[in-house]
Amino acid sequence: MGGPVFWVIFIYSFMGVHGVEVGDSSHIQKKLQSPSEEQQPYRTAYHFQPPKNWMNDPNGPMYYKGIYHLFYQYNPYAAVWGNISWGHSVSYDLINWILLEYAINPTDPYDINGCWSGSATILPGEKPVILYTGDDFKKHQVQNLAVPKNLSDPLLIEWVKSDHNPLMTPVGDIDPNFFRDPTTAWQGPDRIWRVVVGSQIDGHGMALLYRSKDFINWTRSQDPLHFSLKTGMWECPDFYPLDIKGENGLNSSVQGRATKHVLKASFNDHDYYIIGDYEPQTDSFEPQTDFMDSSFQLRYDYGNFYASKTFYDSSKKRRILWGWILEADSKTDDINKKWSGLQSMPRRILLDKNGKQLIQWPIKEIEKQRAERVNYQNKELKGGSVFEIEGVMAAQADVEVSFDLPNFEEAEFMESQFVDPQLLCSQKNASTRGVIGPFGLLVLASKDLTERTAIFFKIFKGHDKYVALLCSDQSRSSFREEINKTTFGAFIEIDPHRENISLRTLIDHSIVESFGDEGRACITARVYPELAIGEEAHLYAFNYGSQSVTITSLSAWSMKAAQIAPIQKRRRPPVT
Ligand code: DQQ
Repeated sequence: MGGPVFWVIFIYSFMGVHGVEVGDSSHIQKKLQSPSEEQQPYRTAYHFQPPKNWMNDPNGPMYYKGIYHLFYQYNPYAAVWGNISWGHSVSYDLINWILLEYAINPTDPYDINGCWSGSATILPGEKPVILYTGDDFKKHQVQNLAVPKNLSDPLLIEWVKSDHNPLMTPVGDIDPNFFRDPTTAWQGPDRIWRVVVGSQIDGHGMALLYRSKDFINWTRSQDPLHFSLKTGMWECPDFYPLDIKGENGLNSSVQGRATKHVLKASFNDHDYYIIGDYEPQTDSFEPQTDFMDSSFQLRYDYGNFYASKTFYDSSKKRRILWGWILEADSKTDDINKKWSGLQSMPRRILLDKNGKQLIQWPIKEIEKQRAERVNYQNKELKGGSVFEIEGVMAAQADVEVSFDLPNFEEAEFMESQFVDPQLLCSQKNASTRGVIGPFGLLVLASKDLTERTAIFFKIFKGHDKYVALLCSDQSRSSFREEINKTTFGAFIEIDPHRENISLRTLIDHSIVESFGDEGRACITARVYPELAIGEEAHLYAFNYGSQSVTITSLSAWSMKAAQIAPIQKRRRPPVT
């Protein structure tokens, strides 16, 4: 798949990325570090994105021999979905990336209409393989295998497709239009491999289970791993164990009493997950609560985030999540700006102590990008107040803030426990006065606050519990009418004696990625301001509740740009 081009890998250029500080933190040459603001105000500086064209789902992330690999759904020719190939980039730190040649291209009858999503599995003997969906010559979805051409190439640049492809085909009751996105495989105690493929049968979303002894011959299990009568097609399923007690991530093949398993499925434009017990002897999975069963649906992110995938990072013993952040502008805008789609900040995933939900946090490595810092402590925000946080690049920043909460007795009453948090956030938006809240941050804001994205909390009391509502209000994020400015919201349960609540927001030109209550609720938004661009962007803290809240501490940092550059390539010298 590498074609006639011979790649000379300049290790020194790779080393230039590894461990080298990008830029000079004392003197940020913004014009050099940020995208050209006049032409491309919405390109990001420290989130992953290729130089141009369309990108969607993250595929086959893995850590292999000291290097992180990220593949992604990519159109090499345009800023719209089509001609889907697997883009490939590598990194030493998950922040700075080298862009490589496409790993898998739609060239064969079993994938000629597109090389769609899939996952990597590292087989015994340190042998990485990829299972991916091919849209075949009949436009039927089938599952294929690709392996590295040369295992001694640390960058795994060239991949070869298996002669046995396709390995799994849509036979029997499987609809050829609904059979895609194989997970990372895991091995049971019987040494047999299992993999799950997303599907929809008779209108019901499901995770079809396949087993194999040799990774080539796969047999469909009579029963799916799981299904739902309440959802349609499951795209990009993911299935993995988490340690009940410790903070370490686990390899996908680890099973046992001290683990809980997470099943994620992408449907209705969101990534939903359920947590439960997996029994490898029978391949049964018993979730604690099921998809769409309760009023409180668990999602990785309550904003713009889809088709995600996790992997186990064996070097740091952690599980990391990547998700596709879509555009919220029009197709014409994408064509004009010549690109579409971003990847979220890689997030570390942990099981909350209560075992009922996940906690996500940006990987530690991102802190290396922090430059100038401003810091506030014990600052009271009286009801109706706004104050500007100056001294950082507000369009390219990382903000961590913790609020001391007043007594909850005054909290507003929430009528029903079945309220949709997103609806509540758009009804009671950032401009609507409340009691405890809205308080939080106004980001990518114009000086006069006519343009701003508000990320805020509001505290409510229900019949028998208190909740913090976390909102990301994009309604005034841009003057441009054609932008989708949907407001997003999530509930976080809090106990009545809770004294503080935290918010972390990564601001990156057109991404606002927020982590509420130490990562218990995450909301990602895309925004396209017209005034609050580059140096004209401002950052504020605010409180429009009638009760005062106190900022116990607030730190904001300007963020250095990541290096995302193509590998240097040379043609093979002519033979003389
Ligand atoms: N994207 C891929 C599919 C997947 C969808 C095609 C989810 O494999 O189901 O680009 O965004």
